[in-house]
Amino acid sequence: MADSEDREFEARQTICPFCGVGCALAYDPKNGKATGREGPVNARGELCPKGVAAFDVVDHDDRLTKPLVREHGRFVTAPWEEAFDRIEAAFGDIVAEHGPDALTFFASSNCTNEENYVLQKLARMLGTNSVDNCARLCHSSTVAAMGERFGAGAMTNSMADLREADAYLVVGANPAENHPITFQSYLAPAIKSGTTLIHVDPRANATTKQADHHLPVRPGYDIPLLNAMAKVVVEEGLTDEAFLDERVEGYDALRAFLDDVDVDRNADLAGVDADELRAAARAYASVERGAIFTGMGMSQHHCGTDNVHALLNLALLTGNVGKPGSGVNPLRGQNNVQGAGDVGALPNVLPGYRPVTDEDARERLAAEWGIEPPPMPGLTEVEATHAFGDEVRGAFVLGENPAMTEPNANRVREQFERLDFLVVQDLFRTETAEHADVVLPGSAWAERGGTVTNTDRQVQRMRPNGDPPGDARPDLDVLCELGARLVDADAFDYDGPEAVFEELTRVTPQYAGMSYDGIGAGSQRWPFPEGAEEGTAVLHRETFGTGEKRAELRVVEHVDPVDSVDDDELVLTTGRVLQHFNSGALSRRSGILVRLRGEDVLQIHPDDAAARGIEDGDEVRVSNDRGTVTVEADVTPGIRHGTVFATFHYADPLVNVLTGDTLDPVAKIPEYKHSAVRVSVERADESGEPADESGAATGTD
Ligand SMILES: Nc1nc2c(c(=O)[nH]1)N[C@H]1C(S)=C(S)[C@@H](COP(=O)(O)OP(=O)(O)OC[C@H]3O[C@@H](n4cnc5c(=O)[nH]c(N)nc54)[C@H](O)[C@@H]3O)O[C@H]1N2
Ligand SMILES: Nc1nc2c(c(=O)[nH]1)N[C@H]1C(S)=C(S)[C@@H](COP(=O)(O)OP(=O)(O)OC[C@H]3O[C@@H](n4cnc5c(=O)[nH]c(N)nc54)[C@H](O)[C@@H]3O)O[C@H]1N2
Ligand code: SF4
Ligand SMILES: [Mo]
Repeated sequence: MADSEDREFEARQTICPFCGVGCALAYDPKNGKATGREGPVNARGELCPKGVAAFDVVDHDDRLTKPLVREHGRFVTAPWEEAFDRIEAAFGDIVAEHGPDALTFFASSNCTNEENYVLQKLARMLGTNSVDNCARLCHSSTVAAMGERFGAGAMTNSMADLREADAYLVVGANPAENHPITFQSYLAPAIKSGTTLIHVDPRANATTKQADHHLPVRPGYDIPLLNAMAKVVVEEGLTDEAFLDERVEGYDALRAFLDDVDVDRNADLAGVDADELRAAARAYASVERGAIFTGMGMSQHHCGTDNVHALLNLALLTGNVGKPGSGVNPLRGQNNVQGAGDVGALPNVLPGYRPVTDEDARERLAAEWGIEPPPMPGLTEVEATHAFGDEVRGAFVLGENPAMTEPNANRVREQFERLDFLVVQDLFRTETAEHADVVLPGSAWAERGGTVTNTDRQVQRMRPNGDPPGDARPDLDVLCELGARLVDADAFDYDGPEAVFEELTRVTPQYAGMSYDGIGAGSQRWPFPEGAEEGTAVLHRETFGTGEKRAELRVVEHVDPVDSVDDDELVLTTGRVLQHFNSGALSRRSGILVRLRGEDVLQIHPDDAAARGIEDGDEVRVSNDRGTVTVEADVTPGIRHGTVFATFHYADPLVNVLTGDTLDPVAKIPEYKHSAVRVSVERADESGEPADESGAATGTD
């Protein structure tokens, strides 16, 4: 039991634990809840419903308050000393027998820069680069494409200057629900005063409500759509010729490719109206300042990197990079997904995105750490899970619930059972913790200091409002103790998070010169040139992050989805709703974010429903070769014909039993947004038992 009644909290400005917008908030002793603070992002102290509900998690009865260890197959509580002893012994044996690459570390985009930095340092000093975080599952493809062509895998612009745009092109993102304060406080006022909103999404949602143009693209067919838009831009002379001359290369090759693109044919393939597509292309390309937002509808495909490449072409053709109100802007996931990557919780790059293969970079770290990190890239998250029981024997999972959130969940569950030793550090006894040998109770947002980096690259400070419940300890202390035991006591002997931050600013070039004092109650933004007070809001003004004046236009061919779709099948795509957050660990436990109809439902078009005898509110079976779930049908014309949509916020129905685990070849992001499924009414047979013709494994047993 969490004993919040015995704990004392005080109001100190910190950062919302949910999305990457990074709103400031604090515990409010007057009402025992979280309350908004005037921060760099939420200047009026405004919060969305999740921020308002944030304290519900802190004092929830389900909080882990003691370490758990497995005894004869069952969990018993144990003192910290015993939990650490077991980890030290088991990980020690694995390294001795199989080498350090038999261990893998899942860092956390829900945790601070300091915690992620320490965890990747621990992994690398142990001798493996197999450390990753769930940025892998959201924007790894975006980061790969933008990193390669622009030299920085982050928002090119800041929320503040994006108010100046004349048009927003939002592709595969739903900011009204998933980045609510960005939408309400930055985009909506601009839209109200005339900025055009173009929304490319297979279903109409809260963002679409504000849109002037909606292109309900077929899931997985964004490349033909974007190529057709590029064709319209070129054909109708909407390119920025000066920009093409000075800042771009590869125009001839792209133009030659676009010569053969037939707008009508591509629109047809993408499932949208060709005239609407033309109108949308003109709306974006004919204004002075057009800004692109991109999200999971683009990134989470087996061609996610190519999707983003096709999008970057549009920004370059129209000269919409390097000036206020423009650019390509991935709105990032959790409150520190940007920072987790910045500080090196990735298997192929060291802090500051320096490749592990770069000898100079490794030597610089060796000078700081006393041990050089290994030169070979480690395993990405889903690759690691697939290697459990083979190359990988032990795993450490910090603040993540892959048993629910990785694709092909039935396979993931089997893989977790194949590990010799699993440690989970979380606030709750999650679905992943059920496979663990040791579970460590961690600290929630209101119980930690440290820094987090939001979606527009602002580093902000978190401050403890109270202590963790029971014997739970701050995540950073736990990680430092593990480092001391597994690697070297001196290397993990820090006097609090500020000392870790000082070290990471020395090895992460983007953060060089930042300090706790400098951040204060505000923020410091990367890149942070020497002598600057605030950092750089608009990237790529004179040169790209690559150091080059020019960025490349690229020919991008359509790639067919992995799942072929039979005539009687529909395409399942998945995503989020306003009131819930990812695995639901936090949002499902909030009394404020109540379980509402419209969330754990399957959106299905009236024609598709009628063809299957499905009525609104019916229980339906959704199945494919990977698994089956039962869920309530929400019959709505908001979703395009042939497509169904469900969230992944619940352990039951566990929608990820249906998703496939084919990975994008570059970024290794899984295909969450296109799965072929059969949908039928769940009918009771004569015995009263649900009929099961397929015999497929269900997600909930
Ligand atoms: N309320 C809430 N906010 C959140 C989260 C949450 O769980 N709940 N999670 C946070 C995290 S970790 C992340 S990464 C961000 C993600 O934020 P978003 O990128 O907005 O996430 P999604 O809802 O997964 O997907 C966005 C849209 O893509 C559409 N889509 C599906 N398939 C396709 C396709 O093939 N093409 C196109 N163009 N669109 C498609 C979906 O219908 C959906 O509306 O949100 C963050 N904020
Ligand atoms: N079908 C489908 N699946 C998806 C997606 C999709 O769009 N569709 N999106 C993917 C994306 S983008 C993401 S980011 C992942 C998210 O997947 P996850 O990262 O697994 O989900 P979260 O709910 O963000 O967080 C996981 C855990 O972190 C714990 N936690 C939160 N704060 C703290 C803390 O401060 N300390 C500690 N120790 N633990 C903490 C929570 O209790 C929770 O159990 O899901 C992916 N899965
Ligand atoms: S917009 Fe994001 S950061 Fe702001 S209150 Fe909502 S969930 Fe928290
Ligand atoms: Mo995410």
